[in-house]
Amino acid sequence: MTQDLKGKTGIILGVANKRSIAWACASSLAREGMRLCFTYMGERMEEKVRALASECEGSIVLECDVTKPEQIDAVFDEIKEEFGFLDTVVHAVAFARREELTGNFFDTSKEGYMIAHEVSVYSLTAISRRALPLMEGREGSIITLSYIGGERVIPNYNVMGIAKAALEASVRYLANDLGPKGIRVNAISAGPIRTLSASGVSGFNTMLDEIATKAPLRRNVTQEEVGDTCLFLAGKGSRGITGTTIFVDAGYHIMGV
Ligand code: 0WE
Repeated sequence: MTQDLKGKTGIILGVANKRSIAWACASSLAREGMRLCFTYMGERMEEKVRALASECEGSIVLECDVTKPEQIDAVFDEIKEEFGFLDTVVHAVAFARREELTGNFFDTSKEGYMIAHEVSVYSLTAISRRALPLMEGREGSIITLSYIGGERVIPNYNVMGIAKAALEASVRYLANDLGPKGIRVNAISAGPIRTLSASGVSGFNTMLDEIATKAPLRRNVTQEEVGDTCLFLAGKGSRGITGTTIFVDAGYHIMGV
């Protein structure tokens, strides 16, 4: 099966730099001819994202703080103007305050809990709702990024684990809502990858070593492998798949020890 995405369009939220999983997703989609809208969060990120987007022919770049409904509205208004329609959404956005990602989960503050869920979970639903009018009748695909910490306890992942569990549940409810409109919704549960998000996470090297020792493939996964799974989920090859979480983790999740 070929993966030609010429004439298709997509939006990618969550590119910060070349190491971003979102960038790998964008690269895979652009390689097959998809036209992309990149969003960035805050002026500080604009130049970085513009420089990367310039490597993808026909792409556009817009600001989007996913906690601001008016910015989400503006992004989809602009996509309607520029592209006219939308086939793919890649949601690769997550944030928790650093202090929530260490120590005991029971110390999570209400504010910290709310921020993590607003940015990392509710944003998928807010964006899907705005994307829907542009995706109707096009058999589109919505893809988000999860982590095994949403299903099992990973030390220090804490409130993000609760957020990823809610994100994966959101994928199921959105898949049920949007399925009758031909739109599929899935998550990729990626193994740990050295990205900006992972920088400064204590014990990250130990986690990577543990996976290289224990995962069936005896190695860690790369951004490119996640990107190519995103390509699969965006394309026709996955037309029978919705509401699920696909692990791209070298098989680590099957292990009991
Ligand atoms: O989902 C993630 C990253 C989540 C994340 C990371 C940070 C660090 C910097 C969300 N918000 C922030 N906020 C910050 O200020 N991953 C799957 C990567 C990750 O993050 C961890 C991990 C792994 C793996 C945090 C603790 C333990 C393991």
